[in-house]
Amino acid sequence: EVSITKFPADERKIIAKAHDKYKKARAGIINTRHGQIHTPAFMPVGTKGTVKAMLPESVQTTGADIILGNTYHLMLQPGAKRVFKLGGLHKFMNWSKPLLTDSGGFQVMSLSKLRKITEEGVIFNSHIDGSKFMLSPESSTEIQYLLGSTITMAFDECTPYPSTYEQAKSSMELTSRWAKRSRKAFYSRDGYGQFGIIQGSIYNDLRLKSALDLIELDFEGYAIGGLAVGEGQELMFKVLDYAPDLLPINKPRYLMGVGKPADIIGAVQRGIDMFDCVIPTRSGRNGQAFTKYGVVNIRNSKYKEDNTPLEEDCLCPACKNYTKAYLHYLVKVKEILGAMLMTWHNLMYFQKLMLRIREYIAQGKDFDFIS
Ligand code: PRF
Ligand code: ZN
Repeated sequence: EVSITKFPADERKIIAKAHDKYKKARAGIINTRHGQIHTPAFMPVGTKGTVKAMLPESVQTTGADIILGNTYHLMLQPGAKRVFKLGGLHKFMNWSKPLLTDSGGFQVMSLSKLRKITEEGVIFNSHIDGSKFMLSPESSTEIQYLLGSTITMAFDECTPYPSTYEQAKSSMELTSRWAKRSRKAFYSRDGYGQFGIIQGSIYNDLRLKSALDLIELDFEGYAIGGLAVGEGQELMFKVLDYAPDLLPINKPRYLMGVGKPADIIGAVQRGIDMFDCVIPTRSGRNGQAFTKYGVVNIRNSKYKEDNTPLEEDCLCPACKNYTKAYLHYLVKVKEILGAMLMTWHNLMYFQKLMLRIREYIAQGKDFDFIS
């Protein structure tokens, strides 16, 4: 049976025998129309229908089960109706595995200079040509349908940080009303799913109310939004110490926009199953490589004549075939191949990290290897 709702407790191992700190970590499988997602999972970001500097088949060889696309960017260019007419985003971008799309509100707030939030939705001007658009729970959900998204995200408001209790409360209540409308607008099909997004900033009782409101709508999974927005790791972990426990045990939990390896490990230990972040791709293009020796800034002049690879035993093309000296040179002169090789290495590093986490959870072992 192919269904995203099939994520029952017996398909995952909840580790109780390890140290208290690890007992909430889960490993599982999400079955979808487009194949399985092994969790804990890291989703590379493919905002505009491409994971920057990578062929989709190369993304697949790094071990990614699922990538993320963005409603906001794709509705502006090339347009959701056009993608639909051309056979959907999977076909358009040559990615046949699961696709999750973010609902757009978060990107409107960070990218559009002119925007207005009303009960109906968000009115904004395109950051590309200034033309006027509207996103609502209904239109965001329809756009994600037209894209053919495997996992559709509910339309939410990401509460800014810091926010007063009153601001966070009214923002969370708006997100609950929008979640109800998003759920109603979702075309439910076997193998496809929709995730609700809980908000509530750093306030315990608001997170609880948000979770209760969304659980009532019976989404196929739940995201924790409004974190990694400037509060810092300590405060984020404080929220993650209780927020995942408010969510159904048998459904996937997704922490949006996270993060660095240490953030991912800490969040998995607290019961999170899915992550997305631009860090491996963006920082790769900027010359930062994640390695078992720590972060390598390949632009540093000490690599000018370094004839060794980033990592001796990494199987990515950057490490198999090239030296740090060559990568240093490529990134310095801004050659496209530099961005390609650095991104490939970083995506592989993140996927190897997730694989190791999944194996350690399955074996009931502690996984404090980075923190
Ligand atoms: N909501 C949505 N997308 C997001 C976030 C959110 O709160 C975040 C917060 N880190 C990243 N992406 N819809
Ligand atoms: Zn490598």
